[in-house]
Amino acid sequence: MAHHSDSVFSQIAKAPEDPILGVTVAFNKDSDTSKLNLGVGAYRTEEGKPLVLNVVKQAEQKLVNNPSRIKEYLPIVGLADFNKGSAKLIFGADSPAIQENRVTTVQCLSGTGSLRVGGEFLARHYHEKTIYIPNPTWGNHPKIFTFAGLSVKTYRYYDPTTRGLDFKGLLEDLGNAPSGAIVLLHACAHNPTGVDPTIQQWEEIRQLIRSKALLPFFDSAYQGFASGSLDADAKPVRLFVADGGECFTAQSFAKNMGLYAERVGALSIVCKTSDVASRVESQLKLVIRPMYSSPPLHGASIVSTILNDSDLYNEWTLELKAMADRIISMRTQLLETLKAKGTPGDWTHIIKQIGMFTFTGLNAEQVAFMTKEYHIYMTSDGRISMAGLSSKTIPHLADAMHAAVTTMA
Ligand code: PGU
Repeated sequence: MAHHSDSVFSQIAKAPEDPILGVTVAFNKDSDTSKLNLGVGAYRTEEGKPLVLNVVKQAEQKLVNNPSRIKEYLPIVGLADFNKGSAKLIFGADSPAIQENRVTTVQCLSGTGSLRVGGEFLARHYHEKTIYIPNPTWGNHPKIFTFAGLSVKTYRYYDPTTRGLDFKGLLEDLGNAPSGAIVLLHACAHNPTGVDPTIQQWEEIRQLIRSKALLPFFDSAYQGFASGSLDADAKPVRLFVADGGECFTAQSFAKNMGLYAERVGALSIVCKTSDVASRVESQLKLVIRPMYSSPPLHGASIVSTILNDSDLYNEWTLELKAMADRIISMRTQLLETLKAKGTPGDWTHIIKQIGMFTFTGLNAEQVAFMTKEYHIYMTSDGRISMAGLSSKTIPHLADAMHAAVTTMA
């Protein structure tokens, strides 16, 4: 007879669910028909359904119809055309850094894998092991960089009283960081706050970072989702690359191409010379090879097909703009509905914030109340995924928010 005490793992503790992905686990267990998942940042249609972009379907069809396609291992650094296209997308097609061969781009496992590979490369080869991340930030950032071997510190970012940027705090904290420290920056559509610096503020941040020889590491998970324009959302990154200095960028195609489960992304390192870039790439291969050997083919082939075909590319920009516009219209609708109900408080931050999320200001108790009484699922920090809403579900959310703020002020 086997007893549980026989297991070599009998002492193992049950781990808690992930703060973001665990929201979906709880949502899936709820049998109430009015339930609403506003936890994970994943786009839904007005009908509340996940969306496979039309250009993605077309690209997949092209791939399937191509008889010369094979399934050999990709190189350690991934699909060459995908890497070139990804770098052009974020840095601009006419970027001097690309033309001068100063950029190395490696295909990685979506945004998360790109951050992890970049973090581990820095832990092995860079003299300063501290990375400053914004407070708050995406919950996985501190874990990714800690396990990569870096030491994680935070800089002030969000001011709850103004529900805006704590620009003074940000400049003070980065000003006090040791010379050479790595700084994680959200390229656009800051998660979870939806609060981004203005372009003038970005310029001041750039000057401070360069004057202290800090190393910028951009996380670009939402290019195209903040404004609806791929170029506008890449401006902060391009500002840094234009000064000739070094910079890291982790790109994800999960959101802007709706390729969540394909795990397709890229890490680009902009160096000062092409010689340095090629040596950096040789070391990136040594990070990747023992981690997962080489990346998967399918998602990168889809992205590469779209980026390298002008018709598909143009159609993609329209589909992306439509997703961004629908999210923006959810913001105005939610604000109008709360106003019409006379819900106490100033809710204008809903339309001021950008990207997939609204950082509502609701506290953990109010969130728990909304989940229990209204079957609305969201992260306990009060973040809601605007992409999970529709005109039909906004009244239900507004009822729940109204009840939460009036009964548990
Ligand atoms: N960086 C930021 C700022 C993100 O918000 C996310 C995803 C990622 C990177 C990683 O995305 P990849 O899928 O690895 O490309 N954040 C979403 C999705 C759920 C999650 O936590 O992974 C979110 O809801 O915050």
